[in-house]
Amino acid sequence: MAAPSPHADSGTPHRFSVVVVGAGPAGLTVGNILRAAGVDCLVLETETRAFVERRPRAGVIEEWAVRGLERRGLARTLLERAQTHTACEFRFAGERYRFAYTQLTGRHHFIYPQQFLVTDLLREYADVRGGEIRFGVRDVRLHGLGSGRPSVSYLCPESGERRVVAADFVAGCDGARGVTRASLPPERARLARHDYGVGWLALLAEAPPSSDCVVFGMHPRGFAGHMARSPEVTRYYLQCRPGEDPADWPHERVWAELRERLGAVGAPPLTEGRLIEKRVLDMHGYVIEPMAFGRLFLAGDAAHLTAPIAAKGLNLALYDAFLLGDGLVASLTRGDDSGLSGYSDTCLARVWDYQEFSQWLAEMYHGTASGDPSRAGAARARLRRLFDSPVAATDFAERYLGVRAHDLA
Ligand code: RFL
Repeated sequence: MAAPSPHADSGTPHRFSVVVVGAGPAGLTVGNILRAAGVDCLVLETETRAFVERRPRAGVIEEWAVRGLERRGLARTLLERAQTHTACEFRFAGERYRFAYTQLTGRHHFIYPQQFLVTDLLREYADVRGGEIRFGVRDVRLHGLGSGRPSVSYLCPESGERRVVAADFVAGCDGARGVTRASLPPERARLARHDYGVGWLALLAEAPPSSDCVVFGMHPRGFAGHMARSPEVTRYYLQCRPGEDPADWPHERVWAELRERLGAVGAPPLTEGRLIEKRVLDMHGYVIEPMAFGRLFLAGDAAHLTAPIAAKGLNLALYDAFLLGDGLVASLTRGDDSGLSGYSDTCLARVWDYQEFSQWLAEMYHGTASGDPSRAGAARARLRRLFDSPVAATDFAERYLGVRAHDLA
């Protein structure tokens, strides 16, 4: 398969086997899989390289996802630098409940900031595997998706001119705010949306973690979460009202509230630090069905958003990307379309599993502060069962770790 000349952007239409829209974890993983098989592709990204390499988001990666990256030669740095977690801790009514999920499943979580993973994937794609990528593109549009001869156009950041790129396939990996999802004809795509009715104040603190594991605090004042990111940076969450202004949460208020909601007998004190990110997330999720139309295949947050309740979004993005990358390679190099034809259904089974788990977990987190004694009682019962019933504990551990995805990745 002949690749066009590097950095060709002269205004004449170009052709690539695959155009990938979006250089997040999903798009870069697809791009890397294609390049490893010698398939020519172009990645289009609205932001700069420096921006995507520094954008902090996720950090909890499931073991099957790391093994999937490893099998594709994409986990070397991650395996050198990531921490592993074997347990999480619930705090409720001033008590601590440690849940050792690795004892139950033999599997663990990897802790590796998303921006480090994006940096690794980008380096491998652009600098090692010679993949084409254009940063800073504007006004990306998709054309002819149903025709069998799709193309993607965008405004060139240097000249402001519209460039047109023909492709055999388009991978829509442009996240929750992208444009590719809107190219699905409304009569062919169904949007399922779930609103949790709460906000989360998402915080990044320049402070070492205050526990060796993820901590979930269920408190009458609202949920609070603690998640390590690196030895220097920790993510915290505080449940708040949707749409609240982060400016109403100054440093002192944040730390007082975290201490209150995460407080428990024998718990080490929280290590405070400067808050380097503070934003309110209106907690919701959505799923687009099907995840494909004609020659367009959606992957990651472009197709489905899972609120960060169960730390699933990045993992699902990787799952989609493995299946899509492998399916595109099979189609383009061997004429085998079975992977692509089953792509949407296979991904959606996993997506709905994770959506359901997030909704289940959300009720346990938020029930206590709901003001509804019935929801609060049910939340307590959910927590109790994890420690009273080995069957419930194993089921939770498998779902928290995404264990059943392991064999498929
Ligand atoms: P991304 O990462 O949003 O990447 C999409 C890329 O597309 C670009 N883009 C466009 N490019 C070209 N043309 C356009 N029109 C474009 N529009 C956008 C964007 O600039 C971007 O570079 O989507 P992807 O690849 O699907 O990856 C999804 C993950 O980023 C997301 O699911 C996770 O971050 C969710 N998430 C978590 N997931 C986990 O598995 N574990 C976690 O611990 C976890 N923590 C989190 C999270 C998300 C969070 N936020 C910010 C919502 C914590 C937070 C606070």
